[in-house]
Amino acid sequence: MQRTDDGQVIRLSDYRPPAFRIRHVDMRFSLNDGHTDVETVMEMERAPDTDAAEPLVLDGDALTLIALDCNGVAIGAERFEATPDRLTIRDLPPSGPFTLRIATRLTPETNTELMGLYRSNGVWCTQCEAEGFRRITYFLDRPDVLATYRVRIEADREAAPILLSNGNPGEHGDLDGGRHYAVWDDPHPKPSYLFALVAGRLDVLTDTFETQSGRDVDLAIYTEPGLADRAAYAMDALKRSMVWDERRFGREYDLDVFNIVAISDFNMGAMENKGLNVFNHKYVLLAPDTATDGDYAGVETVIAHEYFHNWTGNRITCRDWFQLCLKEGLTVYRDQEFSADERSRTVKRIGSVHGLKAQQFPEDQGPLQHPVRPRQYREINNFYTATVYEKGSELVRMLATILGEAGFRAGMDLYFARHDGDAATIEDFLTCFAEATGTDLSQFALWYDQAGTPELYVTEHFEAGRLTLSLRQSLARGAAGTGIEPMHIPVRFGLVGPDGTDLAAEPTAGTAEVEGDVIHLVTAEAEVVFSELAERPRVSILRDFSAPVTLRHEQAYEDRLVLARLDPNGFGRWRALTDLVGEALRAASMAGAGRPALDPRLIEAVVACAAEERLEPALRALMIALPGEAEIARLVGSNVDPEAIHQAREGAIGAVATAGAETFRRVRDGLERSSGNFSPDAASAGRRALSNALLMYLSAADGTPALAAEAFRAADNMTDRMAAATILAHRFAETPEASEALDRFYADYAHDPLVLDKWFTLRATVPSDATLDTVRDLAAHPKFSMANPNRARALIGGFATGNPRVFHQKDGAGYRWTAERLGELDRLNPQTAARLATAFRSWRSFEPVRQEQARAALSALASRPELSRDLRDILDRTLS
Ligand code: 0A1
Ligand code: ZN
Repeated sequence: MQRTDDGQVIRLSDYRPPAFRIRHVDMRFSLNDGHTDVETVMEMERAPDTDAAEPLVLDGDALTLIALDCNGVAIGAERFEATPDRLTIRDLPPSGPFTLRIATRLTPETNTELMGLYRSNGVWCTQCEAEGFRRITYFLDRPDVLATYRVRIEADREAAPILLSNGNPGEHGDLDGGRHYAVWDDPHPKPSYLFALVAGRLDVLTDTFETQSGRDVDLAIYTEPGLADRAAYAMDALKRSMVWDERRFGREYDLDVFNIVAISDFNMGAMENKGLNVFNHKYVLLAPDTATDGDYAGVETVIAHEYFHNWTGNRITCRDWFQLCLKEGLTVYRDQEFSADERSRTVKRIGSVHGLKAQQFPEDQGPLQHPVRPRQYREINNFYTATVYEKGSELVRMLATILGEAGFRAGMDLYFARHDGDAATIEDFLTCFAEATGTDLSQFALWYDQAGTPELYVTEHFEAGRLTLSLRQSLARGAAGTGIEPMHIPVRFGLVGPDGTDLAAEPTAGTAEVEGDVIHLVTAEAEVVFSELAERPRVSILRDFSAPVTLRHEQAYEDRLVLARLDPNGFGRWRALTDLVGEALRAASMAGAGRPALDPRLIEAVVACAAEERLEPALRALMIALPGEAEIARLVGSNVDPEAIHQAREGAIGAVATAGAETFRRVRDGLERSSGNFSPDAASAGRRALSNALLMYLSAADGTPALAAEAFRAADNMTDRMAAATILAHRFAETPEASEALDRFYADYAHDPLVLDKWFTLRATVPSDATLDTVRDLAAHPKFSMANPNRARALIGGFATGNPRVFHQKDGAGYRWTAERLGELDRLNPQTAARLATAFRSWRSFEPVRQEQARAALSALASRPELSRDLRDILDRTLS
């Protein structure tokens, strides 16, 4: 049974330190088919300066208490009160240490929420962040209670030959009746959300790593039987992450073992439990035949992210859940930097900015808006958001831009030295940078508390060799109702000369401070002046997206076309070109059907990029990709008509395809000649990305499925197979070639859950009228299961976020189908249902008929009496 909503709001301003401490936890798990017995012994004491009469109130969630004693003596019924979600104990010793023993009995087999202890394909596993530990035992389940743990697991040897928990392995051995046990010791004090246990029949891939100080660490990745060889790339990524964190941040690993387990039923991407990371198997298992280049990059990122949490999250954790961005924003920044160093910095940055604009900007500009550090929540699970993660990372990046590389590193070093072992706050974090560099960061701190995307207006004036840049910032108050004070916006820029190189011009006057290539905008308005310029330069502004703002640059169309061709900053080029294309598509969508979407010069610029040898292929692929329909909808902003957007974008694809056909064919042929055996490295992936982007245009120009059908047949890796199948399914939906490919795909991969997810999504995203019937059928397909989050996301999420044309169909049928499925899913897995419900977050930006349809579908769902707290919270905020 999921928790229903009690309307309770948790506020940052109500934070109080815990009244009791837990120093050490000794747990014994007895795993059996059908039930699990847990005994937890806690070494506790009252916190100093607390009232000696204060009762101990422990958190629980759906728990059954079996036994309770203090210092070895049973606690009488008059001294405690146990409900499924709370255990209150009175008259505990007024001072000094005491030991509390609690026994609970769980049924992981019926745990469909996948929080606490559950079973996935027979494997026992746990997920405790944020508040899952309280589903295992009564506890002070809050991140500022840190304890060392010893865990003893006992199970049937056949059912669970592998027994894992946090920390280092201890004693293990056989028991009577075919059972065995293992003990794990975690010497590093940790909050309960980092607890983990895994037990089952698992295969393993092992390796070793020698740290910079010469310690050996045993590495292991556990998978379901027969799949361990698919963990090889993940293992490689893990070792590269370990080396990188030593070199870049001086951070060394701190246990004798590092274990990763790949699980098929998992609510999120992965979890950084101390010494025992638990992963959604999607972010571990790869083979050329089953995984795309995007999957390889995703595994590398997530492996790195979870590993980096060992220092930013585990050694230094969060005082409370309002500080979630302390670990998440910082760790995303670290994983993005890792990928930038391992792959192409420009391509990585474009990908991150693209993701930020697609996910975080709509969140920040809609009803689910919240500051990077929220001030209140009803359900913390709903705050694992793009704002906390991605915008949180942008704030750390701005800090690095403002303080420079050496200053940023000095601040990080101080943070690690001062707060190791702490449950810290954003204030603690910023103080380290302020002290290490002698910088006042009080204005910068506003970024954590003020929600919304600031607008940055830039105008230029050139006269007699003098260029004046005028900058202005403004922030509108949105749904979160937070402050709108001017913030510190670092604006990276370049003045591009006629030959495509940056001028070395120093500012000669102005009201904003300029350091190197960064303008520090700290007031509502400011100016920067450059003098004695031989000719008017093109201004390349907000390079590398140096701040998460919406740029409103009044710049001549001609200048922008020039920058799209020769800005020496790769990010600047990409932005110049894709902004021009985006604006043209926005205008075409708003003008309605029948208008040409793109200026021929713009088309020419796009085509030219495809053939530009000095650009890496991955960057060329990004330059020639038109903005997606959701992105265009965001640019349109209000009164959105998804059908008009679809038509405008299709028109533009046709125009680029026709104009570029010859060039595209030539470039693609050249690429094919240089490709050989499959390798997942970034350069090879970039060539495949370009080749497949070109295949899409060539198919559009040709108007027949022949090219894609041939590519599908010839594909020797999943990236090419998926690209060809997508072209067939999306662009040639009614042809025999398309059905053949989809049938073949299913026949070849029906046994492979991760590939089958792709098939479900592919079918759900076909932008044709028949797709609503298809998704109805797919929801009844024998291979569909609501209980598996990846499968539910593949179908429902694929449809609601990957098929704008049909999800937003004018008669509201797409909305109704989605809302009904969310109601079903909520009964099993509230967290996943709530997350998928955010697909509705921009409903008010659509034209009135669709708005009304969306409102009706959401209201019908919201009127159900038995909704979870998770889904209720999202629906209430979305409708408010
Ligand atoms: N801390 C993990 C993400 C995560 C959060 C919540 C979860 O269950 C509710 C699971 C994982 C990370 O940042 O990777
Ligand atoms: Zn994380």
